[in-house]
Amino acid sequence: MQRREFLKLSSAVASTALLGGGLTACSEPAEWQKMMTEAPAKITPTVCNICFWSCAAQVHTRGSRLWKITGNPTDSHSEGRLCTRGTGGVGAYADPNRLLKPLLRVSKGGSQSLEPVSWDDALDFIGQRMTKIATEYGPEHFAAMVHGAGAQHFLHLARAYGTDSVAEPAFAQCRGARDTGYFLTFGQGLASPEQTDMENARCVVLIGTHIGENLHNSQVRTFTDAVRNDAHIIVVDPRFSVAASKAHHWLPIRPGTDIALMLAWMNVILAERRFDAAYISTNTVGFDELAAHVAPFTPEWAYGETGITPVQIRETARLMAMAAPACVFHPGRHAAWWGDDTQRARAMAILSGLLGIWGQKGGYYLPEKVDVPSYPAPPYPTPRTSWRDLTLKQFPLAGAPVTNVVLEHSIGKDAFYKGLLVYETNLPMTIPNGAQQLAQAAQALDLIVAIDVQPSEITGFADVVLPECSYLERYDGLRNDAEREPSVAVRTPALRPLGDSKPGWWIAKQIGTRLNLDAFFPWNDYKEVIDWQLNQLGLSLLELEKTGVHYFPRKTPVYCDPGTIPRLATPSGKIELFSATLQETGFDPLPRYTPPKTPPSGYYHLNYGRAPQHSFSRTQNNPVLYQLMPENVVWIHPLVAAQFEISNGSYVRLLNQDGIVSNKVRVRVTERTRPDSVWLAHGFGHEARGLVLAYGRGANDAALMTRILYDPIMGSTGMRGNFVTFRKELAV
Ligand SMILES: Nc1nc2c(c(=O)[nH]1)N[C@H]1C(S)=C(S)[C@@H](COP(=O)(O)OP(=O)(O)OC[C@H]3O[C@@H](n4cnc5c(=O)[nH]c(N)nc54)[C@H](O)[C@@H]3O)O[C@H]1N2
Ligand SMILES: Nc1nc2c(c(=O)[nH]1)N[C@H]1C(S)=C(S)[C@@H](COP(=O)(O)OP(=O)(O)OC[C@H]3O[C@@H](n4cnc5c(=O)[nH]c(N)nc54)[C@H](O)[C@@H]3O)O[C@H]1N2
Ligand code: SF4
Ligand SMILES: [Mo]
Repeated sequence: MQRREFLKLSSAVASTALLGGGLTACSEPAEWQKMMTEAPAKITPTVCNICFWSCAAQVHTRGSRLWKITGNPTDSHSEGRLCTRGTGGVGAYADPNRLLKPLLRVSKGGSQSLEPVSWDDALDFIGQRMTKIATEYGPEHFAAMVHGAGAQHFLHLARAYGTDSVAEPAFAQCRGARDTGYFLTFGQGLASPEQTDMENARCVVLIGTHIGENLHNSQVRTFTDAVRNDAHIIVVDPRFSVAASKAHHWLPIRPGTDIALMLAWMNVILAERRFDAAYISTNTVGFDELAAHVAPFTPEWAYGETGITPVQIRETARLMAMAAPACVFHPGRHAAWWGDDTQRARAMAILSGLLGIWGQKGGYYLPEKVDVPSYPAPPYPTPRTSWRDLTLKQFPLAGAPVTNVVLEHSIGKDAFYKGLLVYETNLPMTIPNGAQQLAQAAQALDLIVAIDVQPSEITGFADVVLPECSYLERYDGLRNDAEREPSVAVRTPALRPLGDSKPGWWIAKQIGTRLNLDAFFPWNDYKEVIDWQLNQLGLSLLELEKTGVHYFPRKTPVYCDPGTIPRLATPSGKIELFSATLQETGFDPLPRYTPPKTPPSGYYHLNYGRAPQHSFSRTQNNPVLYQLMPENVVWIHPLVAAQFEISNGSYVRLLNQDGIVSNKVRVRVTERTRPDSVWLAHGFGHEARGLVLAYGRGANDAALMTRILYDPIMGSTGMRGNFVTFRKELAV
């Protein structure tokens, strides 16, 4: 028997029996009427957790019932309005498949199952296994994979226990390559919210970045401002995205060839001397090397690679240069594409440097953060082995722990890691090949803990599943992002946790107690931590609970003086067009273009991204958002559909280059995708049976990503190198 079988949790185990009538009551008019008359409305501040834009919101309850969630009118992330998904947050509370009891893996008569247990039993089990790992191997042999606002509770627990291996998919599956490329060029990564001054821009360049489908709230608004201001919008995307439909220039690039296009843009800007020579000589290093490097990459050369005509390349390069410095290169966010991702980000950063947009109005503004002090606690022990010791051997410039490296080192009896705690990340659908790697890791690890709100795929790999209450039922750490107007926002409970679910802070503290780490949790309720922090800022929790958001005056200007930049944190203190750091670590100091593999005959690039109605793999079972989009569809170009005799609205299965077959998925025949690519929204095709609505609906892009294009510089898992063809006969 396998040490751990992957369990497709049934919903009965997880929760449903416990749910009474206290949920949102809008399904029937009579119930709704009762709710509206039963009790007066109460508003409680929160921070949305449906994605990481972290909009401040207001939860409207009546008595014990959840009525609606709206944007906090004073908040700069939401600007008073939530996106579809944030409004649908009511479904995160009302989902009948929520986890409401701790579960423990038991083996009976040769089969395994996850059975409800008490919190004490679940926590004692974790405490014993973590103590054993610390004693037998050392605490650094334990890793955590975390995401979201609650991640900080488990980062704190892990550091107190003695490990710094705490990895987030936000790095290697999301923005890590982008931030590494910008760090190498400007000495810092980009912020969230991204500091793109689109509302003041004269030109906006989007490489991929599908704003409008990528529904980051205020970002959609500032993009709309740019459109309304008649700024030149240049969208580089093989697909006619929503953003492309608003653009003056849509460049339907051959997938994977963006570096060729950007080298040609640099070529035009340099050949036509469309840059500020004084700015370049004062603020950058490596200009001569760059000029020599890009000289051969003419628009005529790039045409052959990208399919974008020399006329279009020259015209768009000139528009950018004329608008500079009010020209935003949006850095994108999901950057794990083709394996040359840090270099693609470098190309964007170099163009931004050449156009002098750093710190300039209409370019990148300078974000600022509130200096929120940490609650007093003892210093963390220093781990004997750091995540860096394992990771930097493989990926020399990884600036943060890499989820996929942690997984790799969790496989086999001699693996470095002996235990894993997973909080708010659904690794089987998040890391390409994650499901296979987890299945292997599960054979040897001494402990796997999953902390989740619903029986997602990850819970099927765990020994212990801990039910967190939803974000509407808990406090979390203050939202404190680097942004235009520094602010803090607070998440507070609007409702009592359903069933036996508990907040993350409580879970972390309870595990801490089992590990004799009480000194690191010298408070009874997380409220005390928030209140103490606010007191240091001259505020109190009581006050912030009234407003939800508080703004602080900026300490430094939002823009630099025209033509100047502050000293940067790069080795030279300037913008590094040429990167000596890359050269010293054996990488290309200037971006080099490598042509992507083209699909074999009859196969198509597997393209993927966001649908406005859903977030990642977390909302498909949300009863409200499910109604808006119950399954994803595969976009196929009419020429391809004709060739395969596939009709609009029919179902197919996708077969990838390694023989992996998807769930059946409905076809949308459309010219909005290039004939060499198909498109899928990410997050569908759930395999966990406990997600009753989402189970088996649509196709899972992650399962088809068996070919991973690792970024050799920082380890991100490029996901775009996969090809698919169609199997009609398997979909009937
Ligand atoms: N509704 C919704 N919004 C979200 C999220 C969500 O889950 N749901 N998630 C948020 C998060 S965390 C992230 S990281 C962002 C991700 O959103 P973005 O950062 O905008 O993601 P990208 O990967 O840049 O954009 C996908 C686009 O890239 C195009 N593309 C594919 N291949 C290529 C190529 O080779 N070259 C070029 N130029 N374009 C290509 C695709 O056609 C698609 O339109 O979305 C955020 N917003
Ligand atoms: N194939 C493929 N893979 C991708 C992407 C893609 O487009 N395609 N996108 C990548 C990007 S950009 C990102 S940012 C990552 C995102 O990856 P993840 O952060 O893993 O996002 P989700 O898939 O939504 O998984 C979140 C998990 O947390 C649970 N959860 C939701 N709310 C809570 C809560 O309040 N508390 C707890 N404890 N759990 C909660 C959900 O039930 C779910 O199991 O995925 C990356 N991976
Ligand atoms: S953009 Fe939408 S889902 Fe994301 S935090 Fe804001 S309201 Fe929530
Ligand atoms: Mo992301």
